[in-house]
Amino acid sequence: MKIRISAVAAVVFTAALALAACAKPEASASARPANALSVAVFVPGVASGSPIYEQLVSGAERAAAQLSGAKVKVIEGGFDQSAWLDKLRDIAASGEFGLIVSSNPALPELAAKVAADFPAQRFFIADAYLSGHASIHTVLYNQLEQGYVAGYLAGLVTKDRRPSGAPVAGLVAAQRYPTLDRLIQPGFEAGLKAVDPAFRLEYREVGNWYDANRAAELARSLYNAGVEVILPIAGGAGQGVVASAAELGKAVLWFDGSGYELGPKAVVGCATLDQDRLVYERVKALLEGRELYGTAEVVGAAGGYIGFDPDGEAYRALPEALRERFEAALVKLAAGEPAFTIDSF
Ligand code: RBF
Repeated sequence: MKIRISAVAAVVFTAALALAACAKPEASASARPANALSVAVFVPGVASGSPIYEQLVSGAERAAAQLSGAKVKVIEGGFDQSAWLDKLRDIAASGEFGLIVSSNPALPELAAKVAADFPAQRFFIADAYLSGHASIHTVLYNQLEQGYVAGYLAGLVTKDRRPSGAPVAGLVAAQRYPTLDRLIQPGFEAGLKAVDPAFRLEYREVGNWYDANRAAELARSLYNAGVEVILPIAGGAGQGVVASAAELGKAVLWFDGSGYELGPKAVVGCATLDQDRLVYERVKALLEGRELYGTAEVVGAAGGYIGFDPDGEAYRALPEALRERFEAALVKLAAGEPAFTIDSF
């Protein structure tokens, strides 16, 4: 009998231990009231060299500077994408931040996983689309439009420099991902084909977002094979494309931010997105208590979030008639022609 009782006691004790082990330590953290005005900016990569991330940081910092009591901590996730989920979870588990701000199409899925364990945690993710999650607000850029801006100018520059050559342009990307496949690349091709329907695209892949030497090699071989203009979608690695263009007297279309200073003779245009303004506006609105969580939006040229920076030496050196034709296309695009409508993604 004694033995039986102690056996039962042991079972109960073990079950209690097991329960305690299962009880998520984070439960106490999520119950702790996080400072609603405390913001973590999670950079999925490294900010330096990637304009989309540099603007993520500057926009969030600008918003926080305008609200008394608000503060921002920037946390870089690094280039190992498999480590991002744990890093995001650690930020939520710290219980320090009411709002986690990030930018990347892969982030909503990770944020949703973290939100399942930390229901009080809120997220704003730019350059991404997820609708209907009560803890997450996302805004996607219409990168069909941004790709079109880059493609239209790349097409004009190619035809100007090689009027009788077969029309071809280059895309050097870090990796394949849905917004590249469904928005940026098709937009780029639409821009090229608006100039000449015979345009062909040569695609090359770096394999990561930092290897500028590899990107330079890929670009050099494209340029040597007759390509005049390359669009790099490769973060910091894109600077290798600029180096090869400068070396060979060829051209680069920069993406996201202004990149003229990276290669004043080589960078002929910059198809920009105004991530700084978007992040500033949304972070400010969320910190002020606007209930945007659960919603997903798409912004683009009509709102001024997609555009072009004309303030560069190599752009100004292009023939005036070419620039006039391109700028007329920009005006039309902002007025909805061609119409690149994206309702959801
Ligand atoms: N863009 C960058 O500029 N730098 C990066 O380090 C970077 N890392 C990315 C990682 C993943 C997994 C994905 C899906 C996209 C990444 N992007 C990066 C691309 C970024 O979201 C955007 O598409 C491009 O900056 C073009 O606007």
